[in-house]
Amino acid sequence: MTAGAFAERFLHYLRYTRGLELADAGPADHVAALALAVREALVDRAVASRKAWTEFQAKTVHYLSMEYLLGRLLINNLIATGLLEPAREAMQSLGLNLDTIADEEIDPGLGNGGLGRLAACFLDSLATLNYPAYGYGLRYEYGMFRQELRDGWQVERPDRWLKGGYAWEIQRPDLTVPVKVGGRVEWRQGRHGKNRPVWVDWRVLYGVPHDVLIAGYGTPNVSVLRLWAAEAPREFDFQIFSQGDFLRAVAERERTEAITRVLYPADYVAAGRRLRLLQEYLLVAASVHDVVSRFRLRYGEAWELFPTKVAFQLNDTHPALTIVELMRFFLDDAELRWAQAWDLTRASCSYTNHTLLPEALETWPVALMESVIPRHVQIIYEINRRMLDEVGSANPRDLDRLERLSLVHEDGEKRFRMANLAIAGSHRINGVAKLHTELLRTRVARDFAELWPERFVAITNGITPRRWLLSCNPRLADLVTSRIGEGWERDLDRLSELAHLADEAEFQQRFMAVKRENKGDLVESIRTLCGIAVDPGSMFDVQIKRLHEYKRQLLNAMHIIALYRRIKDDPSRAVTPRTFIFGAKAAPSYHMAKLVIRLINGIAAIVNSDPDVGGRLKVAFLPDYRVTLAEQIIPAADLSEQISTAGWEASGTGNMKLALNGALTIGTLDGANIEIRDAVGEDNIFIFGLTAEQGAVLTISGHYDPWSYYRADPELAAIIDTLRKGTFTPGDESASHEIWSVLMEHGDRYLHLADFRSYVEAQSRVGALYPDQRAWAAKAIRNVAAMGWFSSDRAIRRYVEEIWHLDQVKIGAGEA
Ligand code: 26W
Repeated sequence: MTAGAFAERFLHYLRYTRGLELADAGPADHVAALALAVREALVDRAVASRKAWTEFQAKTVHYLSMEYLLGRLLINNLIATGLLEPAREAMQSLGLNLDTIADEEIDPGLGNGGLGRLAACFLDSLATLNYPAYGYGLRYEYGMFRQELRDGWQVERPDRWLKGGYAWEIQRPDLTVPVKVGGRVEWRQGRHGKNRPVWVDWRVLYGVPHDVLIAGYGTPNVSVLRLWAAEAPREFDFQIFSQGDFLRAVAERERTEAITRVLYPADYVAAGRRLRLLQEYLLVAASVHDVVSRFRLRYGEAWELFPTKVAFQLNDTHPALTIVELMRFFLDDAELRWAQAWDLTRASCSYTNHTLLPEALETWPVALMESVIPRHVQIIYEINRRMLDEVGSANPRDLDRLERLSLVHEDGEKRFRMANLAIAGSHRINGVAKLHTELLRTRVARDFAELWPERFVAITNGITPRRWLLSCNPRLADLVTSRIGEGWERDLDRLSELAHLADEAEFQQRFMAVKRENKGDLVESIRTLCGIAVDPGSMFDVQIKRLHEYKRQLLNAMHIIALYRRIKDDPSRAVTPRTFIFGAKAAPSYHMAKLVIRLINGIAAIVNSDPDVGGRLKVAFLPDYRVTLAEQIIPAADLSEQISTAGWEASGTGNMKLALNGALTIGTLDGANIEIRDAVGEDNIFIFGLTAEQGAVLTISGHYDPWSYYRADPELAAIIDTLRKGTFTPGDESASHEIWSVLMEHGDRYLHLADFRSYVEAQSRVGALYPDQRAWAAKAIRNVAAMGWFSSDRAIRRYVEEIWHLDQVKIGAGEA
């Protein structure tokens, strides 16, 4: 397509969707018209994709996730469709600037963190690799809150991301599906004289699909992300209106439609609230209905084919009710017998675990579930009874084991254990890194792994190189292409061809020049966002991820305090200038996480303005961390902080994004860090701290005593003392004191003191290396060269081989 044709299309959409001529249009109009102009190409591709998938009767994967963090789509979609240059020229010819417009696009924050971003990377890879795929999720009206900082404290503001309309979504009212809730189960005589359970007195609500098309790169194949919005039924209104109870009718509608009003802004802690259960159930029931309807259109009632045509992937336990809803459908609607229903269900479902944190494992009170989905409760009990019968008859005496396997937690208020349900109803269960899968097998799901070892697989996470290099770091992407040619975007292993350039002086210089320019851009953003002036020549030391105690932003803060104290001790000592960059949202109810934000901002205020420091250390906490901000920070990072307590970070994916963009990692032997070390080699990464095994031994033995580290290490003791006194949170001393108390009076669950010395030593090695820019560049280049394996294309191929068994589909119409 020519720039001229693109410009015309753009003007067309300005005029006929916004009612505007160019002269009267504002930034929001520009974004919308541009999106619609590109969307045309996506729709053509989606139509062709659907046709091909149907024609080949291809097995399709359905990725079910409560969260998707798509990020902005304009530049990505322009790149994927080959329209970037025409669009750039077109905008220029109209006196506009593409990048300025692109900067106005909102970032749909329909997720919390890693799990949601992984889902988005996977849809990109599925499309790019020509697999037929649907993502299913919820269209929250309010996404992740906007984070502001006031006096160093996090303040949450609502994210009304839909207020100006969202040009990428296509509402599909024609595909609205009914979802039943409430009521009770009665036993009635069925057609064959047998007593059968009948779900009665339910009320209905509707799921209205909104599709977002996810373009494959260099192929016409498109993934469909279908997001459900809750809608109250119209019939219901008439009934109540006619009884004159107008107010009640409106209030009831309101309550129903509130189901998809807001994303739960907390991860690593299960909410246990009715609204959340309704959200999870809506996602599951609407999606299963949709998938089953499509199956029926193509294959009628040939249910025996179901697992050969349909795969459901459960993104953590949040959609685990899929298993129960499928059972309900096969038993009650398709009238299959239990054994067949169960075989079909298990053969089509599989479950990915994303965390081992006990407080993040979902359990639902049976009583609550009964009031929302009484028929499902019966089915879960029956699944449990049959499973325990089977296990118990083989092993009658091991009652403890039966208790651990049970889907029902019986002690106190009865609760369903969703992880047990997800495992029992899946033919494959996967962890998201090697270590994580091992810990899943041997700790959290040990009894299940002993029963069904062949069902557990390790599939290490990956990231899409299209967003996380090609589009977010065009300078580095161009440099890479200039040396190894195009094609790495779809075959990231080709980055290994850069390895031999690691010691080439000219390439090193170019590589560092790119990094320097990216840092220059970030310097500007930091000035605008935080009002802090930072030196682009300093080392950019970056920790960006959700704020959680196990991720140990606090350990990072303790290191900054160490460096600051050393300077105060001897202002003339030589230090490697560093800029510490943080981005992190705390769950609104996570008190300790909010205290850590306050502490980091307190350190920033003191360190940044101390004349003794003389600008050699700067601390910047960038507000409102989200995909868009990640895309600005990552290309500019020198050092990647991956310092979780070993055994707790399932995988991490920021670690991969930063290494791919040429940052060196300082990290523990946790999650995918271990595999990153194996890939880049020990000399090209800074590893420190206790292993998961050592940490577990220390914790479980009950011998861990933070005070023993305090007494043995005067520098550490002095830092801990500053926390007790509130040195770095003047005016809010108690905030810092509470942090101190969690470490020193409540056992330091995440082993900050145990790992402190080892961390500081590793940081000294980092600080010593950085001034040798050639040596640094060589290691950074080796990191980039070794990151090919961490492409989400590799991860998706593994899911296909190990779990889904899909065939690639060639799309007929539309240009590649
Ligand atoms: C029920 C509340 C809740 C919500 C979300 C609990 C837990 C979660 C997620 C499982 C948290 C999460 O995002 N986990 C992250 O998943 C990434 C993708 O696999 C991993 O890379 C991270 O290590 C893991 O913390």
